[in-house]
Amino acid sequence: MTQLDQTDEQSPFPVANNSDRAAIEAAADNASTIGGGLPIIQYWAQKTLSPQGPQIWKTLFHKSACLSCAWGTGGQNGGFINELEEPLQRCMKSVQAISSELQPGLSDYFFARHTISELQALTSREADRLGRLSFPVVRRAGSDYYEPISWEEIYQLTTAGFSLPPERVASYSSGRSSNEAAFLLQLMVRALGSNNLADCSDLCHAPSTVGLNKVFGTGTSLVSLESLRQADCVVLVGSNAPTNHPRLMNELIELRDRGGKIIAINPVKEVGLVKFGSPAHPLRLVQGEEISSLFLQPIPGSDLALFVGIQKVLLERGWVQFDYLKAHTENWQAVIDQVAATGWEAIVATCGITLTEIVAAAEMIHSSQNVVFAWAMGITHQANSVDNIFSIANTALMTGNVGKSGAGLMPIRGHSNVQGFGSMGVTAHLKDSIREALEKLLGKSLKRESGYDARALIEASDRGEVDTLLCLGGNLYAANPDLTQAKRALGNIDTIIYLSTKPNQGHFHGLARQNTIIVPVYARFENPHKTTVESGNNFVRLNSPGKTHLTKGDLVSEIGFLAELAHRLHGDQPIDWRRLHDTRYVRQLIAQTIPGYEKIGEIDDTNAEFTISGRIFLEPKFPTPSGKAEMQPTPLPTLTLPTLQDFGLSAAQHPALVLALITGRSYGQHNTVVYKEADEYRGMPHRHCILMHSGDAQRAGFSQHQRVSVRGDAGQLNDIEIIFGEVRSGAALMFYPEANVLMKARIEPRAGTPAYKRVPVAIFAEAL
Ligand SMILES: Nc1nc2c(c(=O)[nH]1)N[C@H]1C(S)=C(S)[C@@H](COP(=O)(O)OP(=O)(O)OC[C@H]3O[C@@H](n4cnc5c(=O)[nH]c(N)nc54)[C@H](O)[C@@H]3O)O[C@H]1N2
Ligand SMILES: Nc1nc2c(c(=O)[nH]1)N[C@H]1C(S)=C(S)[C@@H](COP(=O)(O)OP(=O)(O)OC[C@H]3O[C@@H](n4cnc5c(=O)[nH]c(N)nc54)[C@H](O)[C@@H]3O)O[C@H]1N2
Ligand code: SF4
Ligand SMILES: [Mo]
Repeated sequence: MTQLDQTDEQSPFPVANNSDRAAIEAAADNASTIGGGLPIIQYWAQKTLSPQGPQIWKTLFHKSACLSCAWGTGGQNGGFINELEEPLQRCMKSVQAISSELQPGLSDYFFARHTISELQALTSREADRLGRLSFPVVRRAGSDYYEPISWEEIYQLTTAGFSLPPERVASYSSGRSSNEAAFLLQLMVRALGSNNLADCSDLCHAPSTVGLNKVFGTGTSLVSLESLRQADCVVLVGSNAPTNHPRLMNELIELRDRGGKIIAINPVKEVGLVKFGSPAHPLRLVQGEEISSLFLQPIPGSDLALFVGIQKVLLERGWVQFDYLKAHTENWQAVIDQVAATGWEAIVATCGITLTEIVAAAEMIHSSQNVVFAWAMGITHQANSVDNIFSIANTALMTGNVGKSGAGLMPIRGHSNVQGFGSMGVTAHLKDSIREALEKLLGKSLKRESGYDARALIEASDRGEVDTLLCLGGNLYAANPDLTQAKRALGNIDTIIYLSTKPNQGHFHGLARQNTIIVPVYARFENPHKTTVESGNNFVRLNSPGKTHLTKGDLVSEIGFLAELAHRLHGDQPIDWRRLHDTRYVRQLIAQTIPGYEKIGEIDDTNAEFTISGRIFLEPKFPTPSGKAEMQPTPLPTLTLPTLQDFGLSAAQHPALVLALITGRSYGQHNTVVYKEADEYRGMPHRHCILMHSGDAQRAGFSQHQRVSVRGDAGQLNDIEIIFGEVRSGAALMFYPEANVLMKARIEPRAGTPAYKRVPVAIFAEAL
């Protein structure tokens, strides 16, 4: 516990005290045997019956999309509705996200009482629990304080910063904001002549977008929720949906109820993928329901080899649908030849899955009528992530499972509007069709070369090549690998403007050289105007205007800030930038320029939420030049681990070992924002744990609960507690963002995404 929490009455929630800790540890010793279950109901009850309860209920019923994940619950017809208009669809993650935004505001004197050095000592959870950002502040060069700043000075500094050469200005964004804010951001930055529109998706699903675009000419899910309902098999790869997309679990439960099969592929035997208790099925809430029909635990980073293995079984048994391949795909022969030429020994050795299990998976896929292949970060956070997507696409195509109802490819998106940001053109690599439409709108030609994605932005900043950065949400600092580099790089930028709802470690560590400005903004359900967002299932949601509880604060809407800045930068030509304060007008421009979004032009009159056209494929005809899917070869990855000596340790060091570390989310966090210290589902009592296979630990000479050091190629963490868990031998798991000091991370060259899920680390006993 820090000094701050004990003394500051502004801190609205106490952090874990010793009695919490005892309870947490007791819980950890009994890691859950089902995912979901009673704790969900307990959480709901605790939160909604608390003093904050009435406000939470009001917000839950507010007509706006859930803040949390991209499954996209909520919207115009009430807070609890999914896109098929079915009721009771809010999970506890939604309550968690809302209650976090409903925290009291920071007082106007808060920053005068706490130095930045003091704030830098806060954990992620402590930073979030300070309360909502309520007043604009600036940290000027050399100062150890954030201090109040006037709106006029903010606009002056920001306008001056963005008037510098366009290649030296940039933005970063995170997918919580609206489509309208996203559209405005990219239009303003592109009109300056910059394509430096880094986005959190660069650190997330960019490989899915790149891979799917290459094969199918479309970058988002090819499956609708309705279509998912007709599947009789789901292959769920590298996703911890019970935690991160809880309503997807209801779809999986219902699929099992109708006799369908689920193949879970994950080096960690996530408890909720084995058994899940959903409040939507109250009679079976306590004992839970079986989710996976088959659970495969590959070596981290080896999924491609597993898929090539499945393809090889299909080929050897005569189960490949050659008629489909000939009619609807290109380059299939080369892919088949490659599968035939890849030996079983290499496949099995690479993925660590037995031939019997590979055959079982192939049989399940072959014997199903309609298969949906769904994946998340276990697939995209890899050095060969784009190839991973190709291997999944090839498997789906060989079995004729793309372009028909009930089947297809479904990347499970992250942030609630991350996909909308991509659709609105917030990307370093803009599609020609959107560029041309924007050129028409702006009456001038736009730069064609790609800008900086999130990693390139940090690298360029590290080289001193960026002067001004506007962050529309997110936590660029803590989301990146190598936090030492991230801090240094951000420190090379002259002006950083953070538009944020809540404080996070980025505000205290990601300090600019001259001016770091925090602009407090309304959350989605507080905006004074209508906005829209896009779900991972390609469904556009409308959010009604709302009100903030921060009545004493001085906040601005994201649209309000961006429209004012754009007007100051661009005047009235060729569009009336100030008119962009009106989100109706922004929607008119979106309708004109963004493919598939035509219906947004009528949404203010009709209130009709809609599925984006041209995204869901019920026939095997794709928007590629040939109209066919363009299959891609998939070389097996070579997966090696460094030795202890490579980490600067002696070969004789004992106990010690090298493992492939998976860094991801605990049960109680949303990205870099930690809500809860413990992860009871994995039996991890706090965030400074490493989940290991008991066999690996014991062979190396470690015991359960021992405190160790973990060293990567960028840094080291000490006092990490070993927890034995259901992780594959050779692999381990730790939580991000704490683990991000450890690694530089390999970067996938086509997508720019870091390999957060296969980080080589050495684990060794601390010197006494
Ligand atoms: N509650 C909550 N919901 C969220 C988020 C959150 O933080 N909290 N974040 C949102 C965002 S932005 C995103 S991107 C998503 C993230 O959702 P997920 O992708 O589900 O989250 P992760 O924790 O990153 O890890 C995914 C899973 O990949 C597995 N994995 C690791 N390596 C491999 C591998 O080599 N192969 C395979 N097959 N699996 C592997 C891990 O064991 C883990 O179970 O969730 C979104 N929703
Ligand atoms: N090691 C490791 N690193 C990872 C990952 C991993 O699995 N392992 N996952 C990666 C992934 S998938 C992602 S998506 C990134 C996440 O990276 P980011 O999206 O950059 O980070 P978040 O933690 O989601 O950002 C949270 C902050 O957003 C702000 N915010 C919330 N709502 C709003 C809003 O409505 N408007 C505005 N303006 N601000 C708002 C709040 O200030 C909050 O503190 O992290 C990546 N980093
Ligand atoms: S599944 Fe995702 S969108 Fe639906 S209520 Fe839960 S967090 Fe919100
Ligand atoms: Mo993400």
